[in-house]
Amino acid sequence: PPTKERDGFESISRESIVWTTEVDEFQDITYEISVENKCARIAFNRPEVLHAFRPRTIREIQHALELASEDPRIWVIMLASNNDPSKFTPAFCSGGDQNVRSNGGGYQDGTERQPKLRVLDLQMQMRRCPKPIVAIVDGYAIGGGHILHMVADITLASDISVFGQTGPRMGSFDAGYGSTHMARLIGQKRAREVWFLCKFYDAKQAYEMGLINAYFPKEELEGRAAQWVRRIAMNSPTAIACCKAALNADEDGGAGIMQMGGEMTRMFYMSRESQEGRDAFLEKRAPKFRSNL
Ligand code: S0N
Repeated sequence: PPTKERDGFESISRESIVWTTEVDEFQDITYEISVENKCARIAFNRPEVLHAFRPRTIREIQHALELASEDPRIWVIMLASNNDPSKFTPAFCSGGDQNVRSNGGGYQDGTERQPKLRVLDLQMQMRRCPKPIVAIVDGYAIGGGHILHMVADITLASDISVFGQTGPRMGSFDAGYGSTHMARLIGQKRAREVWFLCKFYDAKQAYEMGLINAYFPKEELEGRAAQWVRRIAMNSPTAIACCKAALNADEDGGAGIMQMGGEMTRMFYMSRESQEGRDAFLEKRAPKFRSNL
């Protein structure tokens, strides 16, 4: 565990981390945890389609995210992908799986009653998750996959990564976070360029635009990401949850204020003052509050 002398950025490799598979019935993703590093790793696992997501993929990520959110051993969540460059082009996620894009207004792979844009629900879940989510991008992050890394709290990438939107070329668009959050990250002019021209950008360009936090040589990515995660997990999880809620609230309007207010209420419930209100009700007496203001 980190000590006073260590700053959390000690050298670390993916191989040196003990990962435990918590749930192995997932088909499209893997879900592992490292208790020592207080971290969960949710990874796309469809390399044959560059980790394009179908409804099943999104449902599985949602389930894994819920498990990680509710597990007190987990303080930081990684969203990554499992790549084998000897077989497939490396990717983080190439967006919605075009093989199951239906004419009925969304994606349909037999796991949904109706075609849906379920990835929008995942974006909301990521924003509302009180734990920090770190996207680990190794390769293509395109379309809906590009939006998922933007919605994550931190993005770390390998130097071979490629970023971009293709919607206007592929007959789709994301008029939610995919547009508005992008503009907050990189500015209005740049966001219009990304969407209107559908150009691809390399890791250096993405870093210079403010799309990602850092990029590393490919072989160092997972180890360097583990350093960042360990460094985050040295800090107060409640303070981080409140900072995340505050940073989101500015953009998320009423829903964002509700999220931040919820954190305040949760903490107030732990106070003697709040508990006195409950106790007085249950004991059928007038409450005797003591103010801390
Ligand atoms: C990434 C690209 C440029 C890589 O090119 P490369 O290296 O030449 O590889 P390929 O041979 O093209 O790919 C390898 C195999 O992977 C398959 N594949 C790749 N991407 C997809 C995909 N998105 N869906 C299905 N299959 C995919 C290839 O077909 C190939 O298979 P084989 O070997 O069998 O031929 C290149 O792959 C590329 O351009 N891919 C498409 C990327 C893209 O346009 N993605 C955006 C898709 N749309 C969204 O993400 C929308 C998201 C969404 O759900 C949404 C959200 C909010 C609001 C609206 C929407 C909405 O859907 O409209």
